[in-house]
Amino acid sequence: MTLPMDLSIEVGEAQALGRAVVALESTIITHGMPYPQNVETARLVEAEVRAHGAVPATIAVIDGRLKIGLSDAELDALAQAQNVAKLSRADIAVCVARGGTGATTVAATMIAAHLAGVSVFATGGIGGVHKGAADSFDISADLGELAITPVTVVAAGAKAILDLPKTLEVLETQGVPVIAYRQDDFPAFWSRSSGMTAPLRMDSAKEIASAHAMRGAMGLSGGQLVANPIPSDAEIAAETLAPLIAQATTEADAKGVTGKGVTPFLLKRLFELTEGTSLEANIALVLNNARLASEIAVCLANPGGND
Ligand code: PSU
Ligand code: MN
Repeated sequence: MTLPMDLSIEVGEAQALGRAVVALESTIITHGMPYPQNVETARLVEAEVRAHGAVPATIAVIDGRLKIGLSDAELDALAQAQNVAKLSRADIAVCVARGGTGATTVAATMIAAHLAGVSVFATGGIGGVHKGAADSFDISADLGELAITPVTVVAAGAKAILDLPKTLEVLETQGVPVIAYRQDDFPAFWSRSSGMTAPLRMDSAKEIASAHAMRGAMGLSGGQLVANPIPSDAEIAAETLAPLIAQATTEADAKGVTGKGVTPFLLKRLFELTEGTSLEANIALVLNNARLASEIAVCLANPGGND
C-alpha cells in the first residue's frame, strides 16, 4: 500500500538535499486560536522558520492525504473551516482512509513528521495530564507519542491548565527526556517557570541536536521534549493566571466538557478571561519555539557545523 502523502515542493527539495525542515502542527490553528489570528500566526511562524535557515512543514490531513507542507490557500481554508476534526494517534488513520480532512495534534503531527523523515517539530505546548485526572483519566496521547516516535518537540513546557507535576511524572515513566532550555525550571507555557525543576537542562541547539542523534544511534525509541520558556516580555505571571484557570476548569466540569473538547474549551475561556492577553502570549511563545526548533534542525542537518 502506498501512503497517500504529499510533500510540498519546498519540503521535498529540502529533504532531497538533506536541508533543515521543521514540522508545525495544525490543531493550534483550528482549535487553539481564533480566526484570523490563527492564520496570521501560522504564517508568521513559517516566516520565522525560514528566517532561521529551515523549511517549514505545516502538517494536516486534507481530503484523505497527509500533507507535509501546506500551500497558502490550504492554510487559509483550514483556518476558516468550521468543525474540523482534531486528529490524534487514535483517529489519524481513520481520517486518511475515509478521505477526510482534519487538523493534527502534537501526537499526530509527530507521526506524520516521522513518516516524512522530519525530526524536529515546533508547537506551543504539549498536551499532558489534566487536573482531576485521578477521576477523569484525561491524559493526552501526546505523552505516549513522545515515548515512541523519534521527533524532537520544542514547546513552551506543558500548558498551565494541566497538572504539571503529574505530567512530568508520566514523561519520566515513559522515558521521555524533558530538557529545559537555558534555565533550570520547567516552564509553564504562559509563564517562564512552573516552580518545578526540569529533569534536564541544555543551553545550546547543538547539544539538543547531538542528544537527538545519539538516541537514534543507541536505538532508543521516542523523542525529546524541549521546554523553551516564553520570552520575558510576553509572559503572564502564574499568580495572575491561576484563578482564571481554576474558573475555566470549573466551568468545563459544570458544562460536562470531556475528551478532545477540554483543551480547546480551556484555551478559549482563558482568551476571554484575559481579554486576549493569553493569545498574545501564545503567539509570542510559538514564534520563540519556531526559532529554537529551526536552530536544532539546522544543527541536525549539518552535524559538523558551528552553531
Ligand atoms: N499548543 C497550543 N495550542 C494548542 C495545542 C498546543 O499552543 O491548541 C494543541 C496541540 O495540538 C496538542 C493539543 O496536541 O492541544 C492537546 O490536546 P489534548 O489535551 O486533547 O490531547
Ligand atoms: Mn484529553
